[in-house]
Amino acid sequence: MRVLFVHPGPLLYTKVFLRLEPLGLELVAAAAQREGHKARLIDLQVESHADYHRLLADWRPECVAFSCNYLANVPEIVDLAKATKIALPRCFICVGGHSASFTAHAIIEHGAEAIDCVLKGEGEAGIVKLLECVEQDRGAIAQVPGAVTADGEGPAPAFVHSLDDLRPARELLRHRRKYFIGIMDPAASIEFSRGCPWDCSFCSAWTFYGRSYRLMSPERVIEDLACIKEPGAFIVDDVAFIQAKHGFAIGEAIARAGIRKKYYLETRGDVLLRNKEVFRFWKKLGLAYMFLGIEAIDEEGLRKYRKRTSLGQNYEALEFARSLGIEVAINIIADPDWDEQRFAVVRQWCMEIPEIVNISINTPYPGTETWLTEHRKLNTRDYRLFDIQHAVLPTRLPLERFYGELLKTQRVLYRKHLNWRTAPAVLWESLALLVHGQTNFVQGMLRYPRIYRLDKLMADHAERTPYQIPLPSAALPEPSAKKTSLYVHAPHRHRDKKQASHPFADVAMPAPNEPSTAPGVVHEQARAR
Ligand code: B12
Ligand code: SF4
Repeated sequence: MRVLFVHPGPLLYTKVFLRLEPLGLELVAAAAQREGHKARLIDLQVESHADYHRLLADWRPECVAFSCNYLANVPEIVDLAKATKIALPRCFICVGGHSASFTAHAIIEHGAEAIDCVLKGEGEAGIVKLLECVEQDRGAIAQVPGAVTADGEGPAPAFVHSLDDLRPARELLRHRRKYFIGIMDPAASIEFSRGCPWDCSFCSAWTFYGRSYRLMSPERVIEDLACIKEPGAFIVDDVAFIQAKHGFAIGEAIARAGIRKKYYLETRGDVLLRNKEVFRFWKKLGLAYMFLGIEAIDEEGLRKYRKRTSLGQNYEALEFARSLGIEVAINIIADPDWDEQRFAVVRQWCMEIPEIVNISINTPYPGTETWLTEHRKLNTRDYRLFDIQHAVLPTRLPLERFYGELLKTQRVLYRKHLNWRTAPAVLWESLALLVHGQTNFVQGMLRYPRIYRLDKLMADHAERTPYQIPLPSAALPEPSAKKTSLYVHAPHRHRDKKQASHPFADVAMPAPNEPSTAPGVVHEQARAR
């Protein structure tokens, strides 16, 4: 079958700071290719809708598979699906990915018969069976694990057998030099592990993977890394190097293979403190940027988000990260309840630390616990505004003043890193990139004032809402919300034979309500030798 894999267009964030290779979609495409299907991939972050329609007309795919990781992309995907069904009425259309898994029935409904199926969970496992049914027996689609159609829902989605079996179809991407993160331009993406054993209340990473945590073997990582031509690599893991042993083993294999790249990763403050030696080692290997999800600068905030870490630990982690001499970025969640005074306190705090600070807005997402517990009424049900850059909950300040404060804070923080001291270095690095034909970073910087604008944010709220996100049923108190099944993949211990025999696979999972700070990994200090 000819299958066209489609990544939707850019969101606010990707227009300025970073744009990443759609690794998940490449993995799903590779699984289809392995079964003999012909696959093509178009990424609308870097190509236009006109390019998409041209490809439809020229190649006439028999199946179009959209990736929907981000809620804000739902309307774009639904409209593209409708246009595709008009152009190619016999083409089978499916949608998969993180957000699609939590809003499957709504997506089918919005599609008004244009979307044949939403495939929940990890796509590599489900796509093969789904395409087999599309080819041979469409009546059996409802029995595919993870499939949701207008007629009902199939069994629960299945996990991939072993992460070592996966190979992304990187060669399908047509514009590889368009992916970057800050000055790491161009950059590819790579995966070392999958899942997160913590359970922060605002996050759906754990509910998607059922709090499982799986690792890729160092040999497999090296094989993939060796295929990457880009000088930079973005490690997509939710929390990098939870297991010191695994981090060392991959690092040592990289050193042995003589691979030299710059790396970006995301981790938690407590993991950084627990595994200091791993991060020191990785600094030597080329770790250049690190993102720490600090989220709050007060204990109450940390408790509310169930970060299971303390303020003291976070500050200590920041100090340690500084001592490594790598560029550190942190995230703080702005609550719609913040007033001018609160913004001023946060601005002051952020100005006193050297790190890059990113401010996102507290946004309840389907699949998170806050989606069920948030007692404030949503002030919009427009999917496009669920991008952590818009306020979807009622703000204490009038909305325009809230955005005014937010933008002021973001601008102050942005300028903190572009001042007379840093400008020469930034200018120099920008020139070096331009000489090599890499314009992503420079274009992002130039776009910033055009993208982050008060009138634009306000206008986004005034737009017509073509599709409304369905509301959660009545708000639940925290314990009841936790008991409700939020999971896409069920939270049982995932230990198939192949994973169990893997030297790093034995990650004990915490009980769902376990209060420990570091589920299942506290004692993991041993270095792999
Ligand atoms: C890396 C990452 C990013 C990267 C972007 C990666 C990319 N190119 O898409 C960066 C840093 C840019 C980013 C930014 C943002 N992110 Co982000 N990100 C992630 C993260 C940590 C990992 C994604 C990943 O690469 N996973 C590894 C690959 C292999 O998995 P995958 O892409 O999910 O694909 C698998 C399945 O989803 C499925 N699948 C995917 N596509 C398809 C298609 C079909 C047809 C099928 C069948 C299956 C399928 O199968 C794949 C293989 O198993 C996830 C958390 C998570 N664990 O998923 C958050 C996550 C997706 N991000 C999130 C958010 C909110 C954002 C931001 C909006 C906010 C922000 N300020 O960070 C921005 C906006 C991004 C944008 N597009 O503009 C939320 C999504 C919430 C939501 N429901 O919309 C997540 C879930 C994190 C969270 N806290 O809950 N992100
Ligand atoms: S530690 Fe990070 S990825 Fe894990 S649940 Fe919390 S916010 Fe999500």
